[in-house]
Amino acid sequence: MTTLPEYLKECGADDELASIISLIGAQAAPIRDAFISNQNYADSTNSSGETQAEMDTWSDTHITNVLAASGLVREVASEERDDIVKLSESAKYSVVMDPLDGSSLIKVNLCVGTIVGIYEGSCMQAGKDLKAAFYVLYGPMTTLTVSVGRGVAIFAQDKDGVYQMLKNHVKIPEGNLYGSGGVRTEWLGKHAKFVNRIENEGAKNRYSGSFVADFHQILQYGGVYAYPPSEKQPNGKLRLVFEVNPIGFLAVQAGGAVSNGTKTTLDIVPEEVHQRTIVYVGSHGMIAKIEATE
Ligand code: AHM
Ligand code: MG
Repeated sequence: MTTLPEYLKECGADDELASIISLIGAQAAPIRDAFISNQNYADSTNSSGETQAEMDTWSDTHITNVLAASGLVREVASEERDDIVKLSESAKYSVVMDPLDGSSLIKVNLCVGTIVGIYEGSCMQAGKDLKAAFYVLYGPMTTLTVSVGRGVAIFAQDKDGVYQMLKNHVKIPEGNLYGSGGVRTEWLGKHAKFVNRIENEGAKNRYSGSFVADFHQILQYGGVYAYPPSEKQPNGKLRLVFEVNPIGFLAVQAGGAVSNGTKTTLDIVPEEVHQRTIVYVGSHGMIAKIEATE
């Protein structure tokens, strides 16, 4: 079996890039250990005005401290912090992250994860310029799904904490699952038309409320994850920098696509670190259908 470090080397990832991926991947154990004593919401809100879960702030502080101590990272942009944190000025790479995506599901013990993107230089770049993207899923297994621009591979942590390859050359099939955020009566624009169309064509609804877990299902079974606009949230809910870009990069590397309903989100250069975007991500055919809907 191929381990994560072996795979990264085969893909030509340099030592710094491979070390950052392995270092964050290695935080799965302490993050899992912290779930049991961090079950509640904290008395704080993040920059998007959302109430933070104790695990949001715990994992943000933990990963940021680990990266600061490593000397490997220039900047960190986190969903849980107002501003970009400057770390080692001479380091080659910067990290964007949602330290704990799906955190409302921790106390009901559904799958949550850590989403990470890595850029050379600063954090504020278009998603297409990512040098790597990956996510760790804390499900029945701890898995790490990664791309360094050479396709997508999935690893699972063994009992010794080593990430062993489960699957290489992952390709999103033209499947029939969909998950949509928001409230059906509040969906705006062409979203309802699109959902009606795919339901009529046999699409089946599966939505957990954890973007990273819902995407992992789409990655392997095919279909689409969507978070549409509403009156209250005209740009949807998800954040371009921390969530949509890393996941969109992985989707494209797996032969799928990502869009705001009109065009790919990977070309958007962020103007604001917490900016939101409407998102459709998954099988190529599904994204073509939403873009063709008027
Ligand atoms: P989070 O980063 O605070 O967990 O928020 C993002 C989450 C996504 O994981 C998920 O898909 C979405 O919010 C769920 O929102 P909703 O409950 O509105 O469907
Ligand atoms: Mg999130």
